[in-house]
Amino acid sequence: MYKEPFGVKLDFETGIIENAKKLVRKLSDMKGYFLDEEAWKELVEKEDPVVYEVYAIEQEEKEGDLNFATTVLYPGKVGKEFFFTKGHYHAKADRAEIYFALKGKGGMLLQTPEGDAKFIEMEPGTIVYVPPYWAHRTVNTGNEPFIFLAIYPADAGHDYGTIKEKGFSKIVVEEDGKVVVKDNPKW
Ligand code: M6P
Ligand code: ZN
Repeated sequence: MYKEPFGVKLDFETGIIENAKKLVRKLSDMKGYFLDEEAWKELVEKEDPVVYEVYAIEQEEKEGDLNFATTVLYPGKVGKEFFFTKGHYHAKADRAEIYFALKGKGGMLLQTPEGDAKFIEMEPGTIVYVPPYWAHRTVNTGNEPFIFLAIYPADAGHDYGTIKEKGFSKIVVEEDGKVVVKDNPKW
């Protein structure tokens, strides 16, 4: 009837949550996600870097319960585009989420199903509210790991399909040493 409460330790330096389930996404797991496909292929063949790691504490997919996870998003670029997470809508689209930035520098791209996109900058201490129905992807715009905590309903689920096919309507690139958010030419 009652679940057992617990506390776990999150290491602010490494982003690791003890006893969490670890997921690793390498660049080769992200085929078709970056704009510059040649640069993607070259980097995959050269070193296939880890783009991000997720440390998740998840419950059964039931209404009312909560999951939480840290993400360690490494610095890097594919062509001019900064490394990012795959990004997703929630399978239960009306589920919201909270992100809390812990280390490094980056931001979040959010997008409605109609394709209206927003970029919110994140630095340690920034809390981002992801409202129901908005797809979300984080981007590392710095040169150290960008680490954040996410808290989301246990029954939210991940819907990667639409973003995998079309991406976001905006991209985050480096131009003349600056971080620029611009329209996705492939959108
Ligand atoms: C956050 C949460 C997770 C998500 C992870 C990586 O930690 O939103 O639910 O899995 O980021 O993002 P993605 O699933 O889009 O690769
Ligand atoms: Zn989410």
